[in-house]
Amino acid sequence: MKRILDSINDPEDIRHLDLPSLDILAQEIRKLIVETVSRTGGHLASSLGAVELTLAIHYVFNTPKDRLIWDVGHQAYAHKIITGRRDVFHTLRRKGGISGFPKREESVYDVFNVGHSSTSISAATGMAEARRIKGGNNKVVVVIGDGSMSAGMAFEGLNWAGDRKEDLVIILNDNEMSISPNVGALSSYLNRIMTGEAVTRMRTDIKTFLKSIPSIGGHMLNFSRQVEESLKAFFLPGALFEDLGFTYVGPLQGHRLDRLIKNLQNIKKMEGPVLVHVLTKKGKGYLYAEEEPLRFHGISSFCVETGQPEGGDACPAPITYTKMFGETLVRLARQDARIVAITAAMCDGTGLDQFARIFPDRFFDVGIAEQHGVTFAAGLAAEGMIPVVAIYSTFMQRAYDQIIHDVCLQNLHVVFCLDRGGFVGDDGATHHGVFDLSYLRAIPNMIVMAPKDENELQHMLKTAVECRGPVAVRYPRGSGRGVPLDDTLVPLEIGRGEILCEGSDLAIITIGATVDAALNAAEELGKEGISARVVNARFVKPLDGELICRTAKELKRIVIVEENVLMGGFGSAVLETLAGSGINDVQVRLLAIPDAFVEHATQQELRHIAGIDKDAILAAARELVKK
Ligand SMILES: Cc1ncc(C[n+]2csc(CCOP(=O)(O)OP(=O)(O)O)c2C)c(N)n1
Repeated sequence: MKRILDSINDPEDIRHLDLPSLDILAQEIRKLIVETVSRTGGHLASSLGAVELTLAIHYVFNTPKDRLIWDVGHQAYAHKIITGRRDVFHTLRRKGGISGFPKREESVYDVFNVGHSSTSISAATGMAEARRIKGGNNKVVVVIGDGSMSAGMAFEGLNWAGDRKEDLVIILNDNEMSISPNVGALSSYLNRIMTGEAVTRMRTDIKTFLKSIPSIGGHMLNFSRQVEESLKAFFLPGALFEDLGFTYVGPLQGHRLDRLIKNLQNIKKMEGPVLVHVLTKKGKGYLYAEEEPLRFHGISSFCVETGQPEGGDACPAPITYTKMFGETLVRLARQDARIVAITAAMCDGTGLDQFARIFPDRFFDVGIAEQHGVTFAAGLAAEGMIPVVAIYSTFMQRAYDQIIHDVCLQNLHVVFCLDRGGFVGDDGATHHGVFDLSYLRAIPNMIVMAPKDENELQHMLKTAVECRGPVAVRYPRGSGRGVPLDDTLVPLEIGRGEILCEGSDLAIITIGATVDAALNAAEELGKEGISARVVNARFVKPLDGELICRTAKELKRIVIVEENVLMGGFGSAVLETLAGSGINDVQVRLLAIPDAFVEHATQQELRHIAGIDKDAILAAARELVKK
């Protein structure tokens, strides 16, 4: 049977549909999202929760002339489907396929690139000012989740927008969830609005009043039920936003297209900044996702019928770096009561879930507030605690000044654990953690290390909590190398690397995730009669200058490999050391990520494209030896 969806090539096509057809369309879109994400993986629960909202916005507003800005953009699958990408939706997050996030390069309907949270209000205010200066009359609409609203940037945007008074519609998509249940005072405030303490009180007052009017009271009571939502919408809660200069509308039922459309049509006529509070359910329409929104927030391929991961592994994968980190931190925290753990809304993602259960008093989820999280840690460290800040490499970028100004300048002992260092794969350019070795090693006092495997990660964590001053451990997404795990944790000597295998023709000097490729390359080179020494530097800073200079002098040919951008990273550190020691008669090949943003694909594909995998090492080594 032909779907309504098959005739939707552009939002203009939905503007002619009647309400029953729109409701059917919403279900068809949901089905397509579930089927596709079950194969490609992706952000399922958030996108399912925003289907009606997406349709209502495109129905009422004149996109793309009216600007629609998504926050994070992980909830925008329905938007992608109805803005001309239905037929390529199956390529979601795959190499060469469409991105998991809105992207200007992909569609005129994607007016601002996103991936990191809480940027939407600021971007929208910029567009609103541009409209004023250019004399335009388009609307600017934002969709931001309650989790993303908790970040400093969102507050900065609200503060600005409420003061400037430009026309702006901010839709707060409130599902009470960040990835985990949302945290913070704003979240509690929204919750009070939602459960309707004030609304319930008003409703009771009105009912009592109406009943007290003889003869017409009963009719009025029925009528009052019909207008209750409008009353709720226009008169009561949201005083916080009103006080900041917004007209507050809500809370609105986010899965009732009729009400959403009617309300948005009224809102479209309003002037100045409007905050529309919409209540949605994360995972809406797919039972498993409704029941387990956390697991279905970002999910790998799964079976639609059972909701379970695809393909039960015959041989289970080695422990992930994330899990190794979480388990080791629990071990260390049992021995040292000063250890506390901090996450910025990524408790499970960073592997802190076990820590949170065992040490609830020493665990802090600060919400999507990386800057706050880092300075909060600095405060804890200033009082003698040992804060371990677990934030993905890409999101740590948010807190760069806090790392420099609040932690490193004061030489405070804060342990930074940067998961997802290197390529993350299908989340793409906004999420790769490929800058951290460069941005961290540039800061005075900072120690930076990266483990070659999961076993070294445990020892590095021990090292990090026992050393002094700011220290960062950076490790990749995914499984470890399946190496045996030592029972006893032993701190490493700071700034000391190791030789993993001896060789006489050339050296491969590397660190972290690329050690594995280096060892494999060395083995293959050995079969070709080329003898390669593999050096695991362990520390980017302080670098083991003695080992590196000795290796360079002895072998004269080195291949340096890292999963970080070329500029200012590990390779740069090695070259600076060699130059500083006056060693200039060495042939060097530097394999690192070139100076360009790298799109989505699997980690393996990306390592190949960037030229930092085993094949690239082999090619560089053969070329050097031939010379
Ligand atoms: C700066 C930053 N930190 C963390 C994340 C990871 N992240 C992606 S979505 C999300 C939760 C967002 O919650 P909310 O805005 O309420 O949207 P929902 O998924 O509930 O629809 C988080 C923490 C991010 N994208 N950006």
